[in-house]
Amino acid sequence: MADSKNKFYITTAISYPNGAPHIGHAYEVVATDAIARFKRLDGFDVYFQTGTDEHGLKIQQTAMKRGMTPKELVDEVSPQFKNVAEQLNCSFDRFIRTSDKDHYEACQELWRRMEANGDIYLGKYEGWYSVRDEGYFSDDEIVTDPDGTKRSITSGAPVEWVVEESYFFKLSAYQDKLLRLYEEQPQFVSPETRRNEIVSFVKSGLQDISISRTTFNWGIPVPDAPKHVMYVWVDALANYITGCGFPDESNPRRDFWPADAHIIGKDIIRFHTIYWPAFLMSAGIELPKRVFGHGFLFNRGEKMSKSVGNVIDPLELVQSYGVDQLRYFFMREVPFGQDGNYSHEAIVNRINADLANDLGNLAQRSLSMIAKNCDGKIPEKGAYTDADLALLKAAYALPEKSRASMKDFALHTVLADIWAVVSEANRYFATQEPWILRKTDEVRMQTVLYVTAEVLRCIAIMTAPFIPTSAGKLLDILAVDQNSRMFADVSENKALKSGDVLPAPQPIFPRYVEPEEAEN
Ligand code: ME8
Repeated sequence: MADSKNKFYITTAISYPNGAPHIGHAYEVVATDAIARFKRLDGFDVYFQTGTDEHGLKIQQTAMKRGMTPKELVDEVSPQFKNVAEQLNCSFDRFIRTSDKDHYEACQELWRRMEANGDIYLGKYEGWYSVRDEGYFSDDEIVTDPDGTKRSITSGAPVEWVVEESYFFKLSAYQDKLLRLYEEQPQFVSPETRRNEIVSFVKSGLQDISISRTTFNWGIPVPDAPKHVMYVWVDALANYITGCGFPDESNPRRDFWPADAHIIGKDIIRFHTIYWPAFLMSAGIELPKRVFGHGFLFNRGEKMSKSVGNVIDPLELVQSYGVDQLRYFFMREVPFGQDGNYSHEAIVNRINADLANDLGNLAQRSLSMIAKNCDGKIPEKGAYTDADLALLKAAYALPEKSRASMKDFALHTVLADIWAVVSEANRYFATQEPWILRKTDEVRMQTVLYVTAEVLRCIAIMTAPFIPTSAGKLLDILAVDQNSRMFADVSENKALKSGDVLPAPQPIFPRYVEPEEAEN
């Protein structure tokens, strides 16, 4: 058996390319990228997949409105999602599109296996259907407007009565198995609050679900029943196994399955923690280890909507603030798993306080002192004082601390712990006053500058998953070898070597200046 111990497979949800990418999409792919990079730097063999979910009625209808075919629409919009992920410096290994050929094959095989297991039957579906939600609602889930229009209570979308021949999946047969799964694998649904919601939902009873449609044709055909296309969620969820080459057992990515984590938004947690494991159990495929539902980002507390006019293009944010700045804001500002807000002021505050002042100034001040007073070389170190040892100890403890927080995907805690060391280093630098030592005790000055540079090295490695370009620059100006930038290198054994020549220091974290101030 191949060694799968060191493998780590992580995915985002796949986005609907029926409109341009928004900040919620950017948030999800950046967070997932930070986890993927973290694991790589921690020595794992990582496979990271993101992509677009291209079938379904919604896409077909948007295409019709725009006078194009569904394929033309997704071919135009899907690359915009890929571009956003690339512009945000996300290190995905595959950008999957559900219109990819191998995905058709994977979906049809998944279907055949569920059918062979006796879980698919032909029936008639009728009910209140919402095009916008691509789902049916029961009588108690809809309201009637004064003008007679019926709407879904949860989404507000209009619904219509639809009767169609449809294949059904016996979800009802999986209630006990799912409850056992949540019991035996408590982290399967994370965070905890989401798990509680799902457990009580499943306890209240599961009904079979309709998994094919005959009312439109933009989807993957059901095997041997070409009138039917698969319900878009069967198709969409299967993307995760397509990525591992399913059903080809000899595919080089085969061993990445089961996935370690599906990172998704809280609105689609039921699909991922009820439907998905039930489909997989039915088909005899191993289950993913974990589904993590993150919160939503709001614009000053308001939901994004085209009518309010507050839908923000992530590329504009990148333009205004910078890639690493935006990534840092996303990961530091909102406890991962909870909802959060963004605003210009909040982003600027993070950039200027945490990046420019705390980390940027420390690097700039210490490294320019080294350039001037130590001949541009890593300083010599004399005997360590308690203060030196305490700071170094805190820096070397970061990998272990971060790993512990990462077990719960607490990205904000990882950053808070790193920044606690940044603050400690700032206090150390201010208390040790190397600019005074320069005149009174040069040996001690060198030691203080050495310790500061060594702590900066550790901080740079630890921040690399979050702000990869800036962390890389900081490591460059510390002359750290490209092959010594892993978490395992955050240790005394790999400490900077006195006498190594440093390149000229450059500022890495510019302050954000309002455009009107910059003009004056
Ligand atoms: O749901 N803040 O696609 P999608 C944070 N195709 N995350 C947000 C958000 C916000 N304001 N708005 C949306 C779909 N998201 C399906 C998924 S997976 C097999 C199929 C998140 O384009 C949302 O929760 O509507 C989801 O995880 C992702 O963005 C894509 O949403």
